[in-house]
Amino acid sequence: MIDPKTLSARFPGDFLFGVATASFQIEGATKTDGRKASIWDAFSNMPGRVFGRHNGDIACDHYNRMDEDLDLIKSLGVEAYRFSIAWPRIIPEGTGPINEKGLDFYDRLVDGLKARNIKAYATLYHWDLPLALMGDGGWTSRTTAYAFQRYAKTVIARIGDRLDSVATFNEPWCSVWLSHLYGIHAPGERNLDAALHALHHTNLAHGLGVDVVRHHQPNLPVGIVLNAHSIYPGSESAEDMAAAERAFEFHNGVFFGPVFEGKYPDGFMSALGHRMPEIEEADLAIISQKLDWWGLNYYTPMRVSHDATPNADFPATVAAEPVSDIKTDIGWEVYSPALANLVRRLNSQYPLPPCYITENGACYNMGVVDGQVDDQPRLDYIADHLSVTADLIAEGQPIKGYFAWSLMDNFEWAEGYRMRFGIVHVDYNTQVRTVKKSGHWYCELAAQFPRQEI
Ligand code: GCO
Repeated sequence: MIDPKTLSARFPGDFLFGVATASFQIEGATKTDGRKASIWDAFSNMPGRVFGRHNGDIACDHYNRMDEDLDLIKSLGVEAYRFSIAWPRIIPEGTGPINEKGLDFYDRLVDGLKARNIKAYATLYHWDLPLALMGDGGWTSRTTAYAFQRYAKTVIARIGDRLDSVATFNEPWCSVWLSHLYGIHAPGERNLDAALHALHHTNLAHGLGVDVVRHHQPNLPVGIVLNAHSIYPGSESAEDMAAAERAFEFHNGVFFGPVFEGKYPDGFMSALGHRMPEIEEADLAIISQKLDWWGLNYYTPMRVSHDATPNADFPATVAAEPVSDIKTDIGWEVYSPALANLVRRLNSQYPLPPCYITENGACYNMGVVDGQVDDQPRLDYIADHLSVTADLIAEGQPIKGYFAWSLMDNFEWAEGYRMRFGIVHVDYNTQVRTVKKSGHWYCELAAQFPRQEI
């Protein structure tokens, strides 16, 4: 087992350790204090979408247990908490009236963090789009980007003064491709044209969100969280290597390009540009405003081969076999060199600001035995990826912090509650939280970075 003290010595003294969650995954109380339905409420209530037809009605009941959960974070000794704000609590119908009670909840949350000397890293959009916006087409409609802008402004005006950092979007790859092309996440669409529209409107909304922060809280660091894919060809054949490059454009380039270079990738545009929605003249300038940081969510590599099917849509790839037979309980290959590879490539290709690893962690489903959760494989996974992170910092890659995903077991989207990523176990019958072995280890690591009380 990697000793936390030895590992900590490989990080700079100002490196930030945190834990992360997302609103829909933990809050529950979906009908409380004026909140209305999100696309995830609707999606999880349809048969066949989410494992066991699980939904977010109760989740970790965090909405009602916020103070205890903040005490839990404090007890872990981490410096920062990354959470997301539920748009359907703030503007329950997406546009229209603002719900003061929703704002009050996050007001208490940020004050609770300040009172405990924990930094607040907020995300504005972690996939819980107000359901009413589907009446206009959801993310496929340009109007949703402007609805997001107003929502962002409402949040920043109310709590922006007490945030330490803000992200516009979490993993647009998921809310665009996984949600509109692959049909796995809400709204469950499987249509390339819909997905291309969602892509540009999400990127535009990001840019409009950055604008809001720059105008209303100019000193608040703003960024975006991307689940960039570390892509490997299934073989060294020229065809598979070319397939991997196309996949890089499709899965990474369509976000990194507009956000950091002000353009969509060339190969992608020549293949699919004619199916994109209208890109108005100022759009790319809005999307590519300078950011203070970016967040990387990394779990597993993506391996692809050339898809020889005639007329296959760009990027024309199929999944290739994993190289490591070590997998987590959700079936994801464990392969930490892919993290190093990814960070190096992204920093050499794009002019990126400093990076935080905003999510990393592993799914292992072991439960409580005699009051303890022995999740050694999760501990090993985190230690291994932190060790790679330390190497990257040593070679000069600008990585400023690391957030474990997740603070606690929670609603794992299409997998419902059966897949557990927490460093704290949640018993969904009693809502009892039990710090796992990985959580105790992480706490010892964080303790090596003593902080001043503010
Ligand atoms: C994400 C997520 C989390 C997931 C995690 C594990 O951004 O993908 O923030 O919501 O739970 O990635 O799949």
